[in-house]
Amino acid sequence: MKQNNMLAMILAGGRGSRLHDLTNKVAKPAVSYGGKYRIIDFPLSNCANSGIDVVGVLTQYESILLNSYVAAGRRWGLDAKDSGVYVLPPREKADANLNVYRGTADAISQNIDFVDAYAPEHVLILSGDHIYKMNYAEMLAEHKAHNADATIAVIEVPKKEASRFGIMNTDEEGRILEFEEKPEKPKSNLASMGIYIFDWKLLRKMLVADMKDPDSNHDFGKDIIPQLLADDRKLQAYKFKGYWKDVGTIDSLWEANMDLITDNNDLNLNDPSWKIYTEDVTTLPQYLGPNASVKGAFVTQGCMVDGEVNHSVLFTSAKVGVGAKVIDSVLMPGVVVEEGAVVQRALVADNVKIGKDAVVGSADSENIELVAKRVKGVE
Ligand code: ADQ
Ligand code: ADP
Repeated sequence: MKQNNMLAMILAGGRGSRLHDLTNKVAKPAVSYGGKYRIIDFPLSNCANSGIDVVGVLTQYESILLNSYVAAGRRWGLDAKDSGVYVLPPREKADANLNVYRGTADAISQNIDFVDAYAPEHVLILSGDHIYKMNYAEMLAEHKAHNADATIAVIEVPKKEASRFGIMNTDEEGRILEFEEKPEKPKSNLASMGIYIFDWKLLRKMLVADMKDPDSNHDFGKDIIPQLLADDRKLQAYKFKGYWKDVGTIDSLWEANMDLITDNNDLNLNDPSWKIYTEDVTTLPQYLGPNASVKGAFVTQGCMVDGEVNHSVLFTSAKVGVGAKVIDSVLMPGVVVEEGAVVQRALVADNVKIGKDAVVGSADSENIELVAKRVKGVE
């Protein structure tokens, strides 16, 4: 392990139920994003760029596609000698009949032997479903500079959204004094990003105790963090200033895609010093036909457009037929919009076909329409 003896564990087991039909078949970290990426490309690329070379990915819900996507580690350069990405699904143990992860802390507890095998000094706990670029080496440097027992990455969120997060108060030096997981009445807008650095020896001890506690939810936010505070441990906040999105809902996933085609987009995916790696596709270049009109849009490799596309994100191999219109929408990989169809303020799931002259979504609907099943054409 090169990066200062730190191993990363990515929690990638949540279902993401508010993404509805998008996560019926795939776990949220495997959901497509930004034309050619999957969400989990972000934490994995961040690890590679931060010099962390051993990463465990804890999967659970609908993990087949996620497992095969992540397995080799090759895409992120995590396949060198003595490095790697290890997919860690729940395993049946000889000494217990647990074979699912209960809370997030339980997912780590059940893999203590995996972490022990590397004997790291620090463990970085990440979520598989956030879109952001972050240098974890800087976070580790602060963790060490403050001589902290644990460090939590934090970001200021709008007050009205604060109750979706773990919310804290700190002193002037950034030491965390109070922490409440998803409070009904948040006392501040300083939110946990669910990104933690722990000294492994301490975390290991806490996890062993937590597993024996019948009243615990075995969750970092609900149990481990409050316990650290109760034990008067030194918990430090690491302030993050960049772009960060936990794309929990259809509207926020749509918005995160649209962010990429706005002028002052804070998530620069074109930064040579911080590349986001993803699957290499071997399709044709995009093809714009003689009737195509494309404005303010991402049109990814393999797309074929012969209609009108305006302010939209088209993922790999999407097709838009003659006379069709795609406006303010996200078309995931392989979507087909047939001749004359109109798609507006919609997010269309992978490989869905929208038939001839059909109309989906509308300019004045407040929410984004999720289209996850074939829409029949007009005969
Ligand atoms: P949530 O995002 O609600 O809050 P949670 O649902 O526990 O946290 O999921 C965290 C991550 O772990 C997700 O990536 C999820 O996919 C994964 N996960 C959940 N259960 C898992 C399991 N049993 N096995 C493997 N992976 C699992 C957390 C913190 C808050 C913080 C927000 C920031 O608890 O304090 O504010 O993250 O998004
Ligand atoms: P949401 O978008 O609904 O908040 P999350 O991904 O945050 O979805 O998941 C909410 C909680 O439900 C997480 O603790 C997650 O692990 C749990 N969960 C959802 N589906 C499953 C499943 N099939 N197996 C285990 N836990 C699940």
